[in-house]
Amino acid sequence: MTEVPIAERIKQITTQLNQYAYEYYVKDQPTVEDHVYDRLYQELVELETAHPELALEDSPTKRVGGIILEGFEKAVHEIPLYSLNDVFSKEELISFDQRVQKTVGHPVSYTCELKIDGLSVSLRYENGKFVRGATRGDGSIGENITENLKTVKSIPLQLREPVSLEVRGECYMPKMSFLKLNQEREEAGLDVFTNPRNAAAGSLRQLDTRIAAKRNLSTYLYAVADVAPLEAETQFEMLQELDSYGLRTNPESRLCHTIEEVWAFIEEFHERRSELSYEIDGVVVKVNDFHLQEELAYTVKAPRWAAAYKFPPEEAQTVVEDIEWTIGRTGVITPTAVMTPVRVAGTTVSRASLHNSDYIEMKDIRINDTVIIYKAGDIIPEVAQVILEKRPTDSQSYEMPTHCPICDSELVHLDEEVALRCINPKCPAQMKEGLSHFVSRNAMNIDGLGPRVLEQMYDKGLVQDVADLYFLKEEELLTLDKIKEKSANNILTAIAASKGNSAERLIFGLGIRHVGAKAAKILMEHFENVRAMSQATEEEILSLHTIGGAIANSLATYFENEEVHELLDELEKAGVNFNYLGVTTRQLESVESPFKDQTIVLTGKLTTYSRQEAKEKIESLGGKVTGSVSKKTDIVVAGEDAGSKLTKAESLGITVWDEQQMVDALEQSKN
Ligand code: 3B8
Repeated sequence: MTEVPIAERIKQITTQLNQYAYEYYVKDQPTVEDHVYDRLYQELVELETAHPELALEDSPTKRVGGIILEGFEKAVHEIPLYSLNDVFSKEELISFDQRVQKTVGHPVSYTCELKIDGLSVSLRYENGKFVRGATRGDGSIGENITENLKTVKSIPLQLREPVSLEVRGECYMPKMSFLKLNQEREEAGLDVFTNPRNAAAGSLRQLDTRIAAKRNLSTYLYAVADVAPLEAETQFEMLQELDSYGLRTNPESRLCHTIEEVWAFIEEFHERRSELSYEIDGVVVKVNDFHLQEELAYTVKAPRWAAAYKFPPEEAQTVVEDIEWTIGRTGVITPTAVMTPVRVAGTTVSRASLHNSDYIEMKDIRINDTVIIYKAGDIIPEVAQVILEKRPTDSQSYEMPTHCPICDSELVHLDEEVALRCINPKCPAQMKEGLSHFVSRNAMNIDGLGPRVLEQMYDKGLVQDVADLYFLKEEELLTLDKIKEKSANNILTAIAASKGNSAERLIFGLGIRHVGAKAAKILMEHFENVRAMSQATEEEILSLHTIGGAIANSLATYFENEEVHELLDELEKAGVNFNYLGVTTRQLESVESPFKDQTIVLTGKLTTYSRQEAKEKIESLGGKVTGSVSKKTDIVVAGEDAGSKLTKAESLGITVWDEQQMVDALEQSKN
């Protein structure tokens, strides 16, 4: 093979990675497995580290953050960002339409868009290059948050055309990312965010850009400061044009020809709101034709050609009957409001986390208070506020616990944490949570061990740590409530089966602080064996890209503990597998196969392997399998009755293999 010059190779990989990222983050249609991306990314990191002067401006490595800002500069909006006039009912919507018709003299079409509940941002591109990103601020002056926005993967650093324009849209945090972030923050004893919008805003206001980079933000774009550089003559065409430049637009937008159609759109999405992966708070209705928009113009505050229909808030009132305190796996004690059951946004709610004592104090929540509740991220019940007028006259504020309700040790605030913690490592509450985590689905995946069973096992002294599970005997299980021979056998079988799990499940199951399922997998791909990892230095762990300081530090501390090694000895003695069973980083790097770095298309009927099996095998040998034939395709494997893809491959002069050639190559490859 002839050596590709390094600059050339860097350009190749950058382009390829940006294409993958575009398919994943902008189009929501990934075309390759994560590890294919990760491997190329790693190669790019290595090349750029060796030759920093060759790194390109739009390299994906520039999105990880790392710049520490002193503060944010002002960003002047030469063309201001206006707000929208709100409408709250069908009547108000119809009046809006009538005002529009009266001004322009005839019925008009509207583009309907979901009203994303995020943060308005303005992105400036010069000759296709992203040069400035700013918050809305007061509409005339915002903050320059370019460096943070560069970490948002759906924002292209380079457009597909060399156009100069300023696009506007909404930066938001998907519901699941918001829930996960809050869960992590609660476990870590930090303040939680009230809703995804605050979480997105909080992330973009960070001076350390690495924080924003980790927050999984996304964007939808829906406007330009000035329509002059566009081909489009209508709002709907503009969305398509933005899309063609590689900018992410919301696929649900719809062109409506009457106000009745607009209303149907609103009703449809009011209904479907909870299915969406992001929060919306209404629908934006825009006069479609730019000439008519110009005719309608603006008031001091908002365009006359648009209206924001706001969904009614999904809230309910109920009474706090009690406040319960529970201890989590990391010893954080969390208060939960127990409330009279009430329906909100489609489900019955009777409990809401109050997060920590500061939260209770700040909102001044007392037992017997009437409160307004809502669902954060449309899912998690939260107390919005107390209705003070309804407070009983003799109400007393709640006493914060000073001791662990389970083991009675004194609760403490660690460092600057708002959370109270029980720091007794042997606290039964933490031990039980730890056992539950160990058997949970993404960890060792042991069926039949619900919290009740584990609690009894622990209380009877049958298991003190996770290794004890592997030494349980049938007669011991039979002493537990509601466990008969059959379920005892099922439990023992499930426990025995878990011994063969690939080791990342064990690492995740141990519940090491900051080590989630994904980090556990990355670690094991690299270290391959639990013992090997337990001996790694903090620097060695840190050298893995995507593994940060908090994880490396936490692992090093964890494995310094003598008791941890005793636990590992016990697990090993029980026959629990310590090896990673997937494809390791080393294997991926050492593969020698005709598939390595090749783009392959499978077509026609395969008989030896299923399409999926063949795909997995090729990928494990360093190839990538895509769906359609293009100039970038290296090999087309044509099974029986191959059709148009084969024809296209032939017309492009691409190498074509029959199934047997692929099977032979797979079998001869070394892995
Ligand atoms: C004009 C058009 C403000 C907005 C607009 O999803 C204007 O269009 C605006 F002055 O704020 N949150 C949207 C959203 C917001 C706006 C918009 N379109 N889809 C949103």
